Amino acid sequence: MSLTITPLSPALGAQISGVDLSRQITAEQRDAIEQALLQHQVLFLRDQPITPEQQARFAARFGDLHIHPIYPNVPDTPQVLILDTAVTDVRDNAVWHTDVTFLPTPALGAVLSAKQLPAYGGDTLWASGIAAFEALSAPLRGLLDGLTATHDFTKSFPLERFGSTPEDLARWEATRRNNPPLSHPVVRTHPVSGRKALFVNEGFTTRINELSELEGEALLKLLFAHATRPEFSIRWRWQENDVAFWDNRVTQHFAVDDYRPNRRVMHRATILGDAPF
Ligand SMILES: O=C(O)CCC(=O)C(=O)O
Ligand SMILES: [Fe+2]
Repeated sequence: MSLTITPLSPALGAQISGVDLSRQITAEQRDAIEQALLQHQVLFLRDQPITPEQQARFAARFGDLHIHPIYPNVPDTPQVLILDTAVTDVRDNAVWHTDVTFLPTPALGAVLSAKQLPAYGGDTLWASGIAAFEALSAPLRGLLDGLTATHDFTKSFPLERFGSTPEDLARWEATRRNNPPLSHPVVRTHPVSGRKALFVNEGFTTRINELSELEGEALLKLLFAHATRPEFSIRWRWQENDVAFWDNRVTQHFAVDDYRPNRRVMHRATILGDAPF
């Protein structure tokens, strides 16, 4: 069976069919998926009723998996975290963000599987940092290319929402201690494709290091708005057993919070990446 790749928008996104993620994929399939990911930045697959083990096995074909410090995970498969609105406050995913940029080596990508969905609502959007960067004027691209920004775990995981029980509080405190604010380049070069992408996100980026507070604040506001414009983004309307696989090095995403109190359950396997440059 050969892979069919259908692009969904000019900036990013493609639907893939002709692969069954419940089985071990071949080396050829793995490489074809990686090529598609590099080109389209987020891939969508329909009708993939996978177990957490199968999800972790698929994701692990692309790198080592990350165990999230805060989100609950599947007991027998801790590499798969659970985003269940009945259990966890997931409102902070309704902010444009790139996953775990509070780490020195943020995720390469993530594989997200839709387990239980509201009848409607709960869409997710992705935006291309490559398209956003390339659309900026040359003078602004030149300025941004030399800058670094601070990323802070506590911006998207505030104590008020993640420290309600003594265990939660202890976990949050330890995570904060182990993940002090750090710096990443404002413009990142993709380690494989060499393409440049805007790499600041509203979820975790707090300031631009080389600028004054006022300058940095204004510039970040501009960049957050620019990077998530409709023409650089795609919106996915989930069906149960859909899988999304995104390149977290050059994209950000936003989970729309419009369906509560209905329940929504997603499983995520996160692939470790390398230090941005
Ligand atoms: O629930 C979603 O659609 C996405 C949540 C999210 O931000 C993530 O899984 O990284
Ligand atoms: Fe996320």
